[in-house]
Formats: sequence, C-alpha cells, structure tokens
Amino acid sequence: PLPPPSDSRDGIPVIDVTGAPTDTPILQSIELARQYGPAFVQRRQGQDSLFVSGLELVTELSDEQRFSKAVGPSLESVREFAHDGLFTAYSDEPNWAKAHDILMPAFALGSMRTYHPVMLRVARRLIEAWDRRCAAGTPVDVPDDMTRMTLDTIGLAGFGFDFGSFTRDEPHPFVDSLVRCLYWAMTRQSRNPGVDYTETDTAFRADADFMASVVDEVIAARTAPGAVPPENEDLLGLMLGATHPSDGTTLDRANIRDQVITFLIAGHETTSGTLSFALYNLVKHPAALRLVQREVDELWGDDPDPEPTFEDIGRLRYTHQVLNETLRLFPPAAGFARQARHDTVLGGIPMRAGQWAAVLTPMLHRDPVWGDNPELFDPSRFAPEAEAARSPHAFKPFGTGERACIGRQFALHEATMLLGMLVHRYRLLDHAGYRMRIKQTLTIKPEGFTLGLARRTTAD
Ligand code: MNH
Repeated sequence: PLPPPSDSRDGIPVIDVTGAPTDTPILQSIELARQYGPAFVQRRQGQDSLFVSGLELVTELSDEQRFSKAVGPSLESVREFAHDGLFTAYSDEPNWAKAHDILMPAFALGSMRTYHPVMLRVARRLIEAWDRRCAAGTPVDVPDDMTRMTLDTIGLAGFGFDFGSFTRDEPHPFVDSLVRCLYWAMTRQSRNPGVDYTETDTAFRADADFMASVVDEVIAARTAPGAVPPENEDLLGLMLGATHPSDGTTLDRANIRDQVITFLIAGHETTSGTLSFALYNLVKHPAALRLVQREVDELWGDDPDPEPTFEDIGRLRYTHQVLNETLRLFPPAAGFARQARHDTVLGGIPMRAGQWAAVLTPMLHRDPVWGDNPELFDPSRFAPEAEAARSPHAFKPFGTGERACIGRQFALHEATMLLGMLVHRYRLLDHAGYRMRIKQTLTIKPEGFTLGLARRTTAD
C-alpha cells in the first residue's frame, strides 16, 4: 500500500514512503512511476530523490554538456568498500580518468578475442556441472550457477585468479560477503532514526575486510617472487605495469586494490542476473527458445561438444536480441544517477548545479516508445531495422556517456556464448512453474529460480 502524494514540487508529485519500508526499493519506485508517471519525488525520512523515467527527460539527462554521472546515496555507500574505483569514483577524481585511460584498451572489442578461450573454459565447467545434474535428474539453481560462472570468468580473465566456484557446494565466500555489503549499501539510506546500527555496521566492516583480503590474495598470486605472468596481458597486468599515456605514472597500490574489488563486483553480479533472467524468458517463451535453438543448430549442428569460435559469437544475432530484450525488461543495474553541471531546467523542473536525478531504467524501458504492450517479451524489438528507428536513449541498461559500463562487450560476449551453448545442449524444463520473484541487493536477480534439464537429441 503506497501513500498518496503529500506535496508537490515544481508540479512534480512528492510521495513520502517513510512509512513503507521495503527490501526491494526498486519495485517500490517502479510502482510509484506506474501511478505518478515519468517524474516524481520520493521522500524517505526527509530525504528527497527525483526519479525520472520518460524518454524526453532521459534524453535531456543524457546530454553530457549539461549532466554528468552522480554518485547517489547508494553508490556513496558502495564507496565505503570500493572507494575511488572506476564505478564509484567522482568524475573529477584524478584516479577516474587515469584508470579509465589505462584500462580502456582491455575492453575494446578486439580484446574479447583474448578473453574468449577463458570464457569458453568456464562455460564448460558449468556444462560439466549441469550434465551431472541432468544425469541425476535434479534441478539446477540458476542464479547460483550463473554467479559461479561469471565470478570464475572475471577472476580468470581479469586477474588470472581461479575462484574454483564449481568445485564448491556453496558459492565462494567472497560472494556471500559481497551480497551482504551490497544489501548494507542499499538499506543504509532507509535506516530508522533512533535505532542502533552498530552491529550491522560492524558486520559490514568484517565483510568489507574479508573482500579486501581476497583481493590481496589475488594480487599476491601475481606479484609473488616466481609468479608466472599470464600469456596475454590482463586487467591486473595493465594496472601493475602500464603507465598513463599523458603523465607516465602508474596506479598506486591502494587504488589497484579498489579497482580489483570493483571489477570483481561489477564484472560478475550484473552478467549473472542477465543470464538468469534470459533463461527465465526463454523457458516462458517457447517460440523465442525455438529461434535461439535454430540459430545455434545452424552453427553447431548436432555436434554434442562444439568448439564455439570467437567469430561464432558475433553470428548469434538472435541470441543477442534475446539478451537485449532481457536487459530491457529486467535491467540488473536498475538505475543510474545524473547531476546537473550548471543550474539548468530539466523538462520544466529547475535544477541547481550538483542536484541529481535518478533514471529508473525499468520504467524508461516501458516508455510508450516501446509500443502498446511493453511488458511483452519480444526480441524482434532489437532487430536492426527496429533499433535504427528508435531513439538510442530509449534503452540504457549500461548507463550513459563517458561513465557508461566499460564491460559491456565483455558481458555480452560471455553471456551470448553461454546462452547459446546451453540452449544447444539442453531442453529447459520449467519443472516448478516458476513465478518471478525479484530479489534486490542493489542489483536485481530472480530469487529461487530453478530449472529441470534434459539433454537434447536431434529429434528435439
Ligand atoms: Mn558494468 C558501469 C551495467 C557488466 C564493469 N555498468 C556500469 C553502469 C551500468 C552498468 C548501468 C553505469 C552505472 C552508473 O552510471 O552509475 N554492467 C552493467 C550491466 C552488465 C555489466 C547491466 C552486464 C550485463 N560491468 C559489467 C562487466 C564489467 C563491468 C562484465 C567488467 C568486466 N561497469 C563496469 C565498470 C563500470 C560500470 C568498471 C564503471 C565505469 C566508469 O564509471 O568508468
């Protein structure tokens, strides 16, 4: 039950949600957007946040001359453990441009060629584990296994470090600590005055320290005497060795640690969510599943163990459309914030320099520009002609501008390959008639989503 608007500010409804605490703030904001439209102010304990989701407003916010990334309240809390790493740095902090310039080459499309063999190796770990489940006739926990896969991939591809997630019964403890830290960051803004949070904060510190200790292990594995550097330069190699093109300095050790934490987090949580939601969409939409099957069968025939090449992944056009449509309906990083560079007016709303607005991505992705039935899963929305006809600002799962996701190609290569391989190999069985239940730990995932599996034969 949401309260009615209590007030209005420059014609925008203000809704005080202080009395409606929630574990899924994103769902609450989505509900408010459904009721109050593309701009509203959400008030919690006297703190106002302007949420926008209309295409016109987001188009304005995407203008880099007028707006830049804001580190909003939840990212401020993530800064408590990621400091000035790429994701949480203020744009004018020197380490942002420095790390961005040093790391950019590692994320150009061509670099994906060097990550491809590692991604394939980890995809095969997942398939081995799923084959065992398949043989035993037991279902798989989709988000857990996607998390194992994406964490091992970023660990190995980025840092030459093996989390070995598939040899563990439970996800690596790094994941547990991370999930608790993200939850801590998400809920810190909505604390009740008068409640003592010392215990919560102490537990958070312990988790943050544990994550830092894992990262120190990752770095030590590389810098120890006798350590063998990887064949291909990876993220850690670049950070330890590369100097900035303009001033010849390297990143300092404290910042390297923050970057490694940042990449371990940013590099796996969201991709794991994307893959989980994509499998959900496919199992609920047999026609789309058939089209993905047809596409992978065309490439790999009935070879039970195909060797996907780097080029193959670019050929999985429809599979990529399925991922885009998944990112539209369920953007795992469900928002981002923009601040005014100078005093300005945003669609009639006056904004002072430094004042910020949050883009509510899931609702931007349901703007009327998406047609009459935006809830409908329809990958043809991302056919090239359809994309060309639509504003680029209607789809922002990776944020916008110079602070947009650096790992986009990495995520899409990894996810397209895995999704293609899974659909090629297995029939996906919605054995429990899963109903979507979103869990939010800053990012969103489908909670408790399990699938039954059977090997495909040429007949199906
Ligand atoms: Mn990623 C920034 C979404 C995968 C590393 N990422 C962002 C932002 C969004 C985002 C949104 C911008 C946030 C903001 O404006 O405040 N990222 C995603 C999604 C996926 C994803 C939906 C998967 C799908 N991200 C990845 C992967 C990596 C990565 C994989 C690393 C290998 N992301 C980053 C980093 C940033 C970022 C680093 C911060 C970039 C910057 O500010 O310079």
